[in-house]
Amino acid sequence: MLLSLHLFFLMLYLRLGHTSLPLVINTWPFKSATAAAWHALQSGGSVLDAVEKGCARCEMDQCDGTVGFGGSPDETGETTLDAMIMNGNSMEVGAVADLRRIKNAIGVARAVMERTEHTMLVGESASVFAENMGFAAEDLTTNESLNVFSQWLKGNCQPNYRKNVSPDPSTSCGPYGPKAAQTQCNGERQVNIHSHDTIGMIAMDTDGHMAAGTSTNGLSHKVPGRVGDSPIIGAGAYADSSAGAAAATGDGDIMMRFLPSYLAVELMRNGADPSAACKSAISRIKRHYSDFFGAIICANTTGHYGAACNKVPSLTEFHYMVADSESDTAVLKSVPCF
Ligand code: SD4
Repeated sequence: MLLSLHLFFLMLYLRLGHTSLPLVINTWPFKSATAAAWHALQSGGSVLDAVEKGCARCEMDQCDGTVGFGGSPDETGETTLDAMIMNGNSMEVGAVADLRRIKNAIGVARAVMERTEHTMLVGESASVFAENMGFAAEDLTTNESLNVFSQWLKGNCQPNYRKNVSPDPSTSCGPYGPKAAQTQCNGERQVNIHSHDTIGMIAMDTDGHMAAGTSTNGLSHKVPGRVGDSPIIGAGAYADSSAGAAAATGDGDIMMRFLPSYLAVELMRNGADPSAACKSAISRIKRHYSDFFGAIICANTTGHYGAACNKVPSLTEFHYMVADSESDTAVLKSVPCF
């Protein structure tokens, strides 16, 4: 009797807590992406549809020029894409990394999840898979990305993102040999809000079904083949409808070492509220890399959400978007970094 009363109040609490559901939340002020995801949910789509449509909107809009085609050219001038999508009910995941020639990276990630028994495909083979699945092969280079690339080449800042190497004396662009002292572009990691942007998105429906996903063109001037945190499960995003969901953005080379999205979800599973879970995930990284560039968004099983970011000169406040049944539209939110 006591137990069923308990259950009754728990159900009541969950229902009440669900009043602002459905929910869409995404990193950065990418309003059109939030709106696309919200529209997908409102027109009867699933949370996976919402995450896919939302991230795809960013890929087409080139959100900030740093998601999708024509952004973040690598060291050879090519744009490559990373993306993932996760179903928080079935725990299925699809991911692509170092994807070339295909604009709709999140769509390919979903095809990996739903049309194969695999979880992640990478590089040229991922592109061939996408072509075989009917995705159009297109040049991801634009005049803007060519311009960014040639400006960077002129800066003579190679070797780039390498350490302990020195360039061939006849060229600044490799081949490189080992060197005792550390050498990097201008002597420091060039990772900040300008070299980076990722859409990370969480969607949740009125039944508490959660999905999460990411899409990015990674890091400007990266070494070809470099894959960041975004397509890595538990790093870029994680969703478990029985615990919560999280998505991260920032310096993936650092962040992926700590699986911040997985950590935040596990903390929420153990009762932490979303803001506290987000903060703890950032704190864990800060312990080792106090000046890393990064942020995370979190949502729990009752549809409450939060965000946290590491305070660095280029990021003192983190902006993210939310749409829920209360707002019925995409609303800009911000959190001060700590
Ligand atoms: C990466 N995390 O490839 C991505 C980029 C990013 O905000 O999130 N920028 O490292």
